[in-house]
Amino acid sequence: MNLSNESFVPNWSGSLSEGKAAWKSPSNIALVKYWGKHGIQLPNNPSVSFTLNNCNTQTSLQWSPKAGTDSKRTFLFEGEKNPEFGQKSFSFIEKIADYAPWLKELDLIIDTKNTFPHSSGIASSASGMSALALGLMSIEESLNADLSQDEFFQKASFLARIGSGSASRSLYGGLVQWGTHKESIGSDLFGTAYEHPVHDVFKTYRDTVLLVDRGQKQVSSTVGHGLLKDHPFADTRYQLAGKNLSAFRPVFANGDIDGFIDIVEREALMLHALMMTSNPYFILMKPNTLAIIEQIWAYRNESNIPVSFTLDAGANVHLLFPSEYEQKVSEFVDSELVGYCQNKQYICDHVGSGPERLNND
Ligand code: 2P0
Repeated sequence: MNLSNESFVPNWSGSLSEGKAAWKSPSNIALVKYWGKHGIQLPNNPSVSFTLNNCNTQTSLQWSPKAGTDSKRTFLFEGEKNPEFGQKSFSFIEKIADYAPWLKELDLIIDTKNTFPHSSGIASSASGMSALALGLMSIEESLNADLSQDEFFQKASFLARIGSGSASRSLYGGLVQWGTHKESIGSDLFGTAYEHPVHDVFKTYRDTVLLVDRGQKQVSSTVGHGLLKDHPFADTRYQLAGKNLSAFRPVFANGDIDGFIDIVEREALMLHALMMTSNPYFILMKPNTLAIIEQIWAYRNESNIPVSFTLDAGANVHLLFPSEYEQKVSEFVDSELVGYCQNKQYICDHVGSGPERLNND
C-alpha cells in the first residue's frame, strides 16, 4: 500500500469544541506471530491474527478546549485513578502528537475498563491501545467532516500500532494481517482485514484461554522483541513467518483444519523457541503449559476432534477449535484441563467482528 507516515499528518484544520465518544475494542490472538521490530514499532515480519470478542477494553473519552495554558489529562481505570496505566496512555498520546496535533489544544478525560482480569496474562495492550486510538479518531472525525470510514479505521490502526504493535490488528473483525508480504496489500504501518478468501469454519472459530499463570512476566514483550536484534535465528525466523503466512492462504480458503493445526502449533512453539535461544535466554512457559499441550495432543489423537493450541508471550494456552465441537471440548476442558489453570480459571472466547462504537452514557 502506497502510504507513508506523512499520509497520516492532518492537512486540514477544524474548529475545536467539546465532545464525548466511547468504544469497545477486542484483544486478538496471533496465528503467525509478530516477534522482532524496528523503528517506531514496525514489524520485522508479517503477522496474522484472529480478532477475539469477549476479551475487550471499553474506553470512553471526553474532550474540551483546554481551560489553562497546558492541556490537562485525566485517566481513570475502572472508575479510579491508576497512575501506572495512565502513564502508558499519556506516553502514547505524546508519541502520536505529529499525527494528532489538535491534542495539545484539548483537555482529555479517559475512562477505561477491561472485561478480563488485568493480571490474567492476557495482553491488554492490544485492546487498550486500539480502544484509545478509536476514541482519538472520534475526535478527529468531529474536526474533519471529509474523513471516510475506511480512513477512520486505517488511521486508528496506524495510531494503535504506535502504542503497541499487536494493537494494530484489533481494528477489524475476523482475520487481520499486519506487515508487508509479497502476496498482499498489507502494510507495516497499519493492519488490514485479511484480503484472501476465508472458509466459514474460521469465521466462528473458538478460543478458550486457559489461564495458567496470572503473575507478572519476568520479561516484557518489548524486551523480548529487542532480543531478536542479535538473534542467530532471526533472519530464518522472518523468512519462515512469511512462508507460514503464504501456507495459511489455501488453508484459510479451503477450511483445511489439519493444515491449520500444523501451522498454528509450529508458530506457537517457534515463538517460544526464539525466547529460549535469545541472549539472555528466557522461558515464559510453565510446567502446566506443557502439561496442557500434552493433554491437547492426547485428546486430539484419541477423539479425532481437531483441537489445537497457540501461545502468546506468556504461560497461558489458547485452545483453538471449530465451533461445532463446542460442547465436547467444553467437557474436555472441565474434566482434563481446568486442574492446570490457576484458580481453575479460563475464558471462553471466539472470533469476533471487530470494534464497536458505544453509546456515550
Ligand atoms: C503477537 N506478541 O503477534 C506477538 C506474539 C506476543 C506474542 O505482539 O512492544 O505487546 O507493544 O509492540 O504488541 C506482544 O507484543 O509488543 C506481541 P509492543 P506487543 O501478538
